[in-house]
Amino acid sequence: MPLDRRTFLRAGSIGALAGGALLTACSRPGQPAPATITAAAADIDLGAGIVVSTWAWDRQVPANEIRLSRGQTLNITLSNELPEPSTIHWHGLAIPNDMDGVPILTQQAVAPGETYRYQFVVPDAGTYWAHPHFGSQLDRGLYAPVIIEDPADGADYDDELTVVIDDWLDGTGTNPNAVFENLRRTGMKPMEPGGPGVSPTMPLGKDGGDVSYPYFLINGRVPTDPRAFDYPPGRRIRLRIINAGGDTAFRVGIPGVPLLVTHTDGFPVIPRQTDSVLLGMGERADAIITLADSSVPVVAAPYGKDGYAQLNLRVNNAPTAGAADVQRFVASLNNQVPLDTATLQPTDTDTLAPAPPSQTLDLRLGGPLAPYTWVINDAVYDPLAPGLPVSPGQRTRIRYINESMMFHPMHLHGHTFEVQGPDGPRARKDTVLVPPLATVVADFDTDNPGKWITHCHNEYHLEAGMATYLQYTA
Ligand SMILES: [Cu+2]
Repeated sequence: MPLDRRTFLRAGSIGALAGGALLTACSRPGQPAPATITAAAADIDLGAGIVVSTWAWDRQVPANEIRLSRGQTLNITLSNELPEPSTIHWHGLAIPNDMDGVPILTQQAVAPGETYRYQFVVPDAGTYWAHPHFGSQLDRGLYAPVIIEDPADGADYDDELTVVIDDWLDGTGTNPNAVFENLRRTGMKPMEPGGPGVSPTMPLGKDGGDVSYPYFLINGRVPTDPRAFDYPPGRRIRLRIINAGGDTAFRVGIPGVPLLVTHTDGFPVIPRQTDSVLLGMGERADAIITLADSSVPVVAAPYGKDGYAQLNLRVNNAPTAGAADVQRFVASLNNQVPLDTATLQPTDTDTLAPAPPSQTLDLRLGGPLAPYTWVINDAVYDPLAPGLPVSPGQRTRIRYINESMMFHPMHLHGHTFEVQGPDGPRARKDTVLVPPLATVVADFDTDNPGKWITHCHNEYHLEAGMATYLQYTA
């Protein structure tokens, strides 16, 4: 398999370049090889001597990057060696409903010992990811970046690097199932006195989440033993940043290096420069950075929580900032006004054709109710109940109306919506942060028939009921 420099760099973009074995992760342009993803228990080294027993795909966290060109056919068989059923959801991709990986709604969950073949054309270029849609599996180690290339990619950068951020607790004396059971027993937090506490530097309010995590990871490593990548000075790098967390939004920045954000949730935006970007669970941002002649860390600060995640970009083999400097940078990140990707403007070619909505769904987000349930329109998710009926071929509006004191990253399957700002259309997205007591308006066309779940991407809110689904036929 001949590798040009570009392909080689791409192949190494997730794991250590020295590993070599990751080269199998690359798919040759024009020849996407059929592959199997095996979901199984695995012992994973998070660095610094920390080895956790978790569930992972192909015994790696993150799993091998899946990389195709737009219009190619993804063909991957899930082999489930877990002790419970599982699926794969292809987050952000507008694909046929029966490939969407939602148990009961779109397929029967894949039983232990069984396999299921996912095969579909990848419709849009961009940064996506894959994860299960069963129980609390999203907060284990089961996830992979899905990168869909466009022929025009690469004109404005030299290299690219996928940056997957995660909050981690599995195998540290607890696991997501135990955490959820504990929330059911004790998760009713006292109301915050004085309201949610939203401010420019705290745009999601004071409540950062329901779960405490001992570790925060970038590309599967703790910050005391981060992954490092070597670059020459002046290199322009497209970072493809994915928040794979279960209960944590992250502020992402690099000391002294501005981020030029070019895409969110796969789709292009009018580029905007920022010192830090805020990503809810499930959201992605692509940002181009230009390295100077010194090494720098990529830092992800968990919103409203202590700690941080780190990855190092090494230039001229110079040492990266020490822990005290990184911690000072984390403190400065936490006091900044971060960029919310929903405020970005779409490029001309990526706006929806202007049209008033012909149908509107109001989704009121509420909770927590005893015993730790989160609801939409006063109900917990029931995949066997009828879905919200919508008509095909219509401009459709969802209003996510947050009546709770906590933020929710709301995700719609099978479509990319256009966030509506007070002054007109904003970015195309599939996951959007809805701050406490705020309303976010999202328009899309019903052009992909099926049963499509929309849910909070907080793993524990989803499991506690915060989902509903739309339903239409062609
Ligand atoms: Cu939520």
